[in-house]
Amino acid sequence: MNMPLSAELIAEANTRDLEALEDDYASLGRKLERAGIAIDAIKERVADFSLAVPTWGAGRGGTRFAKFPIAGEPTNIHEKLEDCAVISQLSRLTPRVSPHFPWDKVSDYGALREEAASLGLGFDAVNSNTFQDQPGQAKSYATGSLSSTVAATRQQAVEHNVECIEIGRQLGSTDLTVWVGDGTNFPGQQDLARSLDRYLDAAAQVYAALPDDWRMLLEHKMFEPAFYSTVISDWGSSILAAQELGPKAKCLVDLGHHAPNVNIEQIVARLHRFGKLGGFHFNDSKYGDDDLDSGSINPHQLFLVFNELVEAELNPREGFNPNYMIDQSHNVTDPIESMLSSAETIGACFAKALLVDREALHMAQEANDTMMAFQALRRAYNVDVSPILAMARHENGGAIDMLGTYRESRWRDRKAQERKAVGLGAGIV
Ligand code: AOS
Ligand code: ZN
Ligand code: ZN
Repeated sequence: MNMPLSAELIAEANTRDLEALEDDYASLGRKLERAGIAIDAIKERVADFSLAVPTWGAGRGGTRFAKFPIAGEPTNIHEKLEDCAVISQLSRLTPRVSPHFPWDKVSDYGALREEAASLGLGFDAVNSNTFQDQPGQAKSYATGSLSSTVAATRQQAVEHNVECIEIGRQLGSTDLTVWVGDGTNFPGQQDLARSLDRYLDAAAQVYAALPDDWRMLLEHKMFEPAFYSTVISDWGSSILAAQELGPKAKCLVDLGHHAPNVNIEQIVARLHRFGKLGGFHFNDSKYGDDDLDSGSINPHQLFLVFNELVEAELNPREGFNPNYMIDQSHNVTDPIESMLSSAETIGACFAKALLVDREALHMAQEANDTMMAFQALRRAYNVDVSPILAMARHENGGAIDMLGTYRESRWRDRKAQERKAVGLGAGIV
């Protein structure tokens, strides 16, 4: 293995932080023990938990209007993999990378897979891109892709998705995530029913190309780039499309793709109830698809989502195997730091959800004891689980103080000397 940061640097930093961590861990262990919870069991679950980081999140995404690159930012898939490996090495929570095509296109995917493996990384869901035109492309996606009124454009979009599956096979992926920017800005612009018909017909052609052990994850979004209608606008459209396509089609929930205040945890429970919960794009938002760091605005919502996930795991219905991915756009922070911080928050929400006294919760629910049901969640949410996460990381070779160790490594400064500068591109990804 060819890990990007020196193991000695991490070990030295951990030596400084270990005594305090052991103290905090023991103290939390005693507190949890009084509630009948074995802290080591929670730590083991956290150690087994993992999520993917997006290759596009390794760079500075920008605001909707501009991009302000930082020195040392990655400019190609190889450099992005290196940065993802730093996140994984420090956090021990993100062993997989979700690539995007054609952004991450290379000539030899076998070699790319080996390169990732040498950095301790595997590939997660492949993401297709029919929301922007590429140089030399025959047909434009200006008026849609899988749902376009132009048959040749739909065909091109199908072929691109099939190509993504083929690339994904070579990379060892088993999921294709499909988000289309298709939709309308004006009433009457397109027939709302017929555009969905066209989407379903084209998506079925992509579905037909899925290998047996693959899934197609449909990502819904109610706005942007179309602000009047989108073709897969919400979880309702998404589950209907997934049901029509077949058992390998599932729904992916990007937390930022809903109207403000929508009850996302309930959507998660619903999708699971019908065996259609495929995965997540974790991020946070105040207004729309802001792609802010996970839990930075509403960590409680993230906890409630994980509470549903823990319930779902205990009641697997038609299987339970959601794909966990981060989808963020960092425009004022170092992307590595943001993803470290998000991974920590996501892991913490999972750990808190594991702490919920399920028996007490279910009994209170059955007895309609609202306050005690609420308190069962609140007690778990109030626990500071950071010693559990830090101990799990430390025992797996990660850093107790991720951000401190990262800064001490001077990774970004060193990369600024080696990597070519990023151009002033467009905004958010
Ligand atoms: C777009 O809003 C979606 O979140 C997609 O997941 C998109 O493919 C991703 O943000 C990369 O651009
Ligand atoms: Zn997304
Ligand atoms: Zn999004």
